[in-house]
Amino acid sequence: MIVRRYVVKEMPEAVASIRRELGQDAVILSTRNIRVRKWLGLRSERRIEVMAAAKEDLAATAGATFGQALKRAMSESAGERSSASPGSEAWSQLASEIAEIKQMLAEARSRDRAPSPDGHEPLHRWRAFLQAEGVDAVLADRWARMALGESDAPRSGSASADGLIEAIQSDLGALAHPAPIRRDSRVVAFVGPTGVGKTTTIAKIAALHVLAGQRRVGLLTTDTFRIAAVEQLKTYADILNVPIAIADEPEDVSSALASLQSCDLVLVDTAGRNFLNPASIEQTKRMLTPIEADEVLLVVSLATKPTDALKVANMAKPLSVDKFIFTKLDETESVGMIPSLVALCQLPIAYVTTGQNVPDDIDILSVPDLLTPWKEARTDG
Ligand SMILES: Nc1nc2c(ncn2[C@@H]2O[C@H](COP(=O)(O)OP(=O)(O)OP(=O)(O)O)[C@@H](O)[C@H]2O)c(=O)[nH]1
Ligand SMILES: [Mg+2]
Repeated sequence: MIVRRYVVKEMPEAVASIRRELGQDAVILSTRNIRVRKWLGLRSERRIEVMAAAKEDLAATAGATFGQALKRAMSESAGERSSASPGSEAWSQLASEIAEIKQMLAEARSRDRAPSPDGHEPLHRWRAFLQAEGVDAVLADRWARMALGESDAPRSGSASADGLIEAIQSDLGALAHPAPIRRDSRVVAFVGPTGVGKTTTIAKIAALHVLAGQRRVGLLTTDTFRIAAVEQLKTYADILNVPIAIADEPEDVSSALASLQSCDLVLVDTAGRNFLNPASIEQTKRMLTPIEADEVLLVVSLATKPTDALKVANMAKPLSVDKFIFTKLDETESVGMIPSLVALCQLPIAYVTTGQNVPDDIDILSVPDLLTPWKEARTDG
């Protein structure tokens, strides 16, 4: 017995495929109108789902052509009598075949875990959507199930993007809230891979505090590794008219910090390093230890591959990271990495940056705020 599912625009298309693939003795078991999602679920189109079955000897037993088999199957399902007479061998074989097919169909429909060829099941669609957005596969499955009210976790009970965002928010709990630099933190260090925007983000945060006029800001850089790195931060310090100190080696840290004693917020820039290399993490840690920062912020570019970003976050654990800063939101269209990293690392987000302009392109946003682009996505069939 072969049972196949066809999703077509028009019925003749299905009939041609069934005839070609299942042969002359195929029967159509059911037809129904469905909607198929395109573009990661953002658009939908009408289709007809046709279930068809064939067994080599089915048509021969019933003595039917393809057309007759088709007609018979349709009249069977409409409760009409088939050309085979009740009690005959052909009749009982046909009846048991139909019972078997019905059972297979019922099983296939209840198995929503299995991805379908056109991905029309809500669970499969949400999982595929989340993974395409950069969410880790295990979390994609968990959050898709929560959105559909299928897990032990708090049920959101909805198949809409709003439901999905609510599910993620409830799963993250307090981590979904933005966590900017605390008022009682005095020394805050920024660490991260090369070129992610550490220095630019420090300039933005310093500028906003200077503009607000509530805290006396000072800058400390330990980045004497890259030529012009000190000059870059000095330029910002000059523009903002804030003091700056430089620490070349761990031994220089205490005198550098002492020179910033009058400041009630010291932002510490560090050298960008390859965070996939344990030796680079070790070097960063050597500089960071004497600083005794009240908060350590890991700067991660959203333009990074999600798997690499997760590796970076895991590698950075020895640095006692407290929060994320996600940069370059303007350089990506996929925001799934954000809740994924928050959940996997159990760290909240301090800031998100959205461009190169100092100080404008920085925001304090919650995870649901950051997921609003998903509101355009619908996956209910
Ligand atoms: N598009 C975009 N560019 C950004 C953003 N933040 C920083 N940049 C740019 O990224 C580049 C690197 O920024 P830096 O601040 O020097 O990065 P860094 O992490 O300090 O770099 P290293 O110190 O060399 O590791 C610069 O061209 C910035 O203007 C952002 O949010 N969006
Ligand atoms: Mg820098």
